[in-house]
Amino acid sequence: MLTLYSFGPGANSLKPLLTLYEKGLDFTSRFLNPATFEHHSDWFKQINPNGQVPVLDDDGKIITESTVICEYLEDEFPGEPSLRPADSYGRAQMRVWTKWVDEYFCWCVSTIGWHRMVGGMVRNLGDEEFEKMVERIPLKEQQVKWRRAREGFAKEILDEEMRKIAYSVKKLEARLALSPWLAGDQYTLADICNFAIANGMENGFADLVNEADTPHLVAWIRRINARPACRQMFAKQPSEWADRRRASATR
Ligand SMILES: N[C@@H](CCC(=O)N[C@@H](CS)C(=O)NCC(=O)O)C(=O)O
Repeated sequence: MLTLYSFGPGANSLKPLLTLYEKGLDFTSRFLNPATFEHHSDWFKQINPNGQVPVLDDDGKIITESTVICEYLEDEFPGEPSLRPADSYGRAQMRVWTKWVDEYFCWCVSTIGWHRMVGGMVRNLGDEEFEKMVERIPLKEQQVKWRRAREGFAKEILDEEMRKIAYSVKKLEARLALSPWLAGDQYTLADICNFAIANGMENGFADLVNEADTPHLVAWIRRINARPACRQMFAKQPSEWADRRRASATR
């Protein structure tokens, strides 16, 4: 039996969620509530000592790291649709794009997301309550990030992350002007993993991602949203996710 622990269909959690829907697999979905720091609770840290989602439990085998989970699902369930090219060169192209999203694209978008949303979640906590919350975070670097989000990130950091986002958007647009999908003619994990970060940028980063400046990127985002698996995934999201998506769409 498969169980996926996630925050719902956004960011790193979206990657394995969409892969599961694309593969049409039966699984139990366990949504954790980030607003109550459920991912830092003892029961969840026994599953993932890093206190982060997503996590896949396959009959007691625990797999962490969003992109690794996607590859695991493709390895275990290689049937249709295949989400990885059959040839080595195609796979290499796919992995260049999944590596890039994990090491570069995800981080700049994430910092701006933390600045806009996560900071607000903890700014109204008193110092003592905040410190208690931080103590439960297992990764030191995540503790630093929560503190920075509460204090407000320095302007130089935000400017640099915005520069990286603008670069990322141009890079995706240039690639998608050449082929329908990131690794070529086939829809693969490269598309799923980058879509996890790019979806919603038409709202959150409208000056960078829009029909006039990035027509191919916008068409790709819409093409993935129109896939039956993607529609099904969003239809199954918990109601608090729907509220959050509506709120970010109006930001
Ligand atoms: N490298 C990990 C990163 C996981 C990650 O950053 N998860 C975020 C949600 S997108 C999380 O759990 N954040 C909560 C926290 O760190 O406190 C992966 O790709 O799975």
